[in-house]
Amino acid sequence: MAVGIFDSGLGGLTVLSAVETRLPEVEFVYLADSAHAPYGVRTADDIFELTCSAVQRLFDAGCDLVILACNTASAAALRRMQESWIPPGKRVLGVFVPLIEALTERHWGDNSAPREVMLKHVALFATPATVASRAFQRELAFRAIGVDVEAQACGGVVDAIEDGDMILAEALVRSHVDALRRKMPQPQAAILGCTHYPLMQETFQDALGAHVQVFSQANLVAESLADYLVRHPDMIGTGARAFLTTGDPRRVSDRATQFLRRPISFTAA
Ligand code: DGN
Repeated sequence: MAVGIFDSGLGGLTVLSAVETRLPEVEFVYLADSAHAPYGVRTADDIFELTCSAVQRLFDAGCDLVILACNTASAAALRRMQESWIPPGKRVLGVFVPLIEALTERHWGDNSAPREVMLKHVALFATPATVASRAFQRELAFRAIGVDVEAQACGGVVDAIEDGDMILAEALVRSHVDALRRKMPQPQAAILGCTHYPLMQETFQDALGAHVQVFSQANLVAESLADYLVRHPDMIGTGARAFLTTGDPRRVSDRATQFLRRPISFTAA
């Protein structure tokens, strides 16, 4: 049985890379909804409809477990999907919970009451839709008390990375960090809440300073999935991979190959 990994575009490949390094024997089907990316500027209803239809495509491809590698989809659609849409026997997981478990030093699936934590001043960098959803703060409040979260919507960064314009991406990251600092001068931790930001991690760290603990989700999601699979060993397979896109497979394959710096071949979803 394969694990589905969904993203609006190519950013989720950062998550896929981390999970395939951690779990080489698991089969994955990656779906990029390239025809409708980016999600970060869409309405919550729109993101919900698009995410449900992409996840259905992964269920149809034989995936009983789907990871929403896209923060924007996790923020705007996951809770609504879990409440009203996911059919019996299927599971959909997002990318916020592994991050929040790491930030609050909890073990996987620890659902005990919210408690005081060490890191009390936290900066969140994410897309405008993720920031507007306040999903991160909502999920954090289930697990921690007394944490001050200051969110910065990082307009333009995803587009600059997708265009391969890393000079612009770096300048935008630095200006978003400056804007955050005007609201929260001394964050203790920073959450990179977007699939694309691991590619800019050094710039975030440099702009924030070495004393700020930067949490990037790809490795945390991989660890969390490894924990999950210990409980579901039937999902361990042959390590096969498939890459689907709603966009033009040739164009998406070219861009994915540049993005991950290794050959990746997409087919039509
Ligand atoms: N994958 C999205 C995210 O993690 O928020 C970023 C790309 C987008 O659709 N804006």
